[in-house]
Amino acid sequence: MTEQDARHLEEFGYLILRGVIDADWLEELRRESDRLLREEGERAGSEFRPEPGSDRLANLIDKGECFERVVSHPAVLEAVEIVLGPDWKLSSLNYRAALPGQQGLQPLHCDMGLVPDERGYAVFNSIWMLDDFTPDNGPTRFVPGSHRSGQIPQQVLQDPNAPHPQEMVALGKAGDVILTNAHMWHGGTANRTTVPRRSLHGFYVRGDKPQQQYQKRLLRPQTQARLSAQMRRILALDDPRNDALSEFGSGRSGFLK
Ligand SMILES: O=C(O)CCC(=O)C(=O)O
Repeated sequence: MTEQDARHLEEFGYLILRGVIDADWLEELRRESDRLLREEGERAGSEFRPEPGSDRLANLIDKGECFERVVSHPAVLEAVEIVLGPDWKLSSLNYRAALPGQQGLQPLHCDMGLVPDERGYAVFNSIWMLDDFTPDNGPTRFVPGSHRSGQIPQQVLQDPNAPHPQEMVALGKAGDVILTNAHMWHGGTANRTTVPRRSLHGFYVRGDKPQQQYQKRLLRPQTQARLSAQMRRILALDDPRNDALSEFGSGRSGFLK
């Protein structure tokens, strides 16, 4: 990441990395997500929660090694440290597809409904495009710079579902990744096409906050056995703070709480 990239992330709260996922990896991520959606059926996303108008999968580190590369990507981790500092961990890795037929609109929100505190920023999200994000298929919208407002949209906007005068949409090609300071106001938009708009969300929190999905409890023993030391660190599996925090953690993120 260049100094200019880091400054952009700090000032505007987002940065789009182009061409991060190569063709083979993209094919694998799409194939595995589609397979899991088929296999899990009604249960899909239940480790987090369902969202009407979207397909969801949760707890993805437990469901395939191809997903480990997502949350350990060096450029993403560099950005996580720029925003959160050295004390961070993965909160969750989820899949979200805005479904066709005008579905998928979300209110503007900050993840976990948090504003920065005396320690600084606490939430960071990376949105991995598994399909092109076009003006019509439900791209992510965001209000640049709003992470510095110290406010959450639900408290100050009359209608967080309405278009915001300063909002932008993140457009890109499958394989691009949107990095966000997740205090920045953002949300999914409606998909006006006839096919789902697929993405992965690699969500990170500061070490003193609960994980959205308590990884230590959700990852099966056989998954934990295959993880590298670096993955254990990313998931904070050996951080004793998590055991106490987890009681409060599960299921909290964004406006879905
Ligand atoms: O998928 C998107 O475009 C954004 C989703 C989001 O912000 C959320 O689910 O909290």
